[in-house]
Amino acid sequence: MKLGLGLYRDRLTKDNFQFAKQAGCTHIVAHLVDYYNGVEGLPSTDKDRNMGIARTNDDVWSYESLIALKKSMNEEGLEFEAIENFSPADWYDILMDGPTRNAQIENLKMIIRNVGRAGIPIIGYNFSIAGVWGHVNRPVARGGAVTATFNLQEGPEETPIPNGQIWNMTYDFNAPKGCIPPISSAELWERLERFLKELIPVAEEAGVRLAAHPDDPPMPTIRGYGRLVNQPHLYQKLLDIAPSHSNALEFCMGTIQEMTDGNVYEAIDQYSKQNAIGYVHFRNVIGKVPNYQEVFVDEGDIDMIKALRIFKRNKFDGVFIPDHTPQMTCKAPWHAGMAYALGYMKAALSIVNNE
Ligand SMILES: [Mn+2]
Repeated sequence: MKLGLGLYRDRLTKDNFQFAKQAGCTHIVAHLVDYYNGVEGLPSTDKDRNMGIARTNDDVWSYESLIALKKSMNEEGLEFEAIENFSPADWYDILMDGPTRNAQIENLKMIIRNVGRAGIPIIGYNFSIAGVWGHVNRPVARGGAVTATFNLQEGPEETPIPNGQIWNMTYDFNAPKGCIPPISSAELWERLERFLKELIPVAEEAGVRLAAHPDDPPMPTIRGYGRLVNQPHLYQKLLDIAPSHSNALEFCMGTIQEMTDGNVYEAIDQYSKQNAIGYVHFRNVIGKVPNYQEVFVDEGDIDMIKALRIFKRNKFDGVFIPDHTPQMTCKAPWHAGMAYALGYMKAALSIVNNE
């Protein structure tokens, strides 16, 4: 079981690779999609909700760019374990079943082949229209640390998504006025099934695992759009659509804990036993939908050491990353939060790995 750090695109720098190495990481998970760039002029409420612009024809997905990024990690003694998320610009019509769907499928096939050829083992994805939405940052983690919270009653109003947007990002500024019509979960499952049946064989050939993130927040609908994996047993439904080593899970402990059915320990056992987990978001939370708070790794409802022992028992040997953490009060709130989580994880992993 290995330690890694997830880095957003603007944080994929030599300094941050050294920071990861210093904290004991051996692996990096890279987000290549912009979330915060190019949002000048948007109201700050939208910025708070990760609103951004999805770049088209983005060179970052080319084989040469992937190799260059991998080399920059390797130079600091780190491995490139996974890419997290496709860009909304590259698959909006796959999610929406729109007119350019087949061309976008062909483009994703090319991306998967590039990723495999570059020797990057995993691509994480979240098959979702509304994406991660509805969180509000509040100073409610230990010591008043600012953290993401979800409260259906007090959160933002669930308005429909305007045309030209998906996953909280704009891909088309010239889209006709109006909003995306509501979509049922059943319809989204059909789209996911087509997606997996077309792409899993390509991923197998490329030596890549596609790893699904559950719905965050795990509500049955968000803004009127159905969700897919909002209960732990639905991960099994996703795996059974296309049984393959390449059809895998980006296992988010925090999101699973936020679900109302089952429990996180049983879910870890069920899915690690099947060797279905690509990598793990190791984070903790207090509460469940429709009301929860992300918290420091050692202050939440999950007994993280107990959880790690289940991964160990089932011989999971992949990478754990902190996902998100509360921000610590200092000049580098994000780095301090990550360093705290990584130090905890490093200690926990060495205890459990050596048992
Ligand atoms: Mn997650």
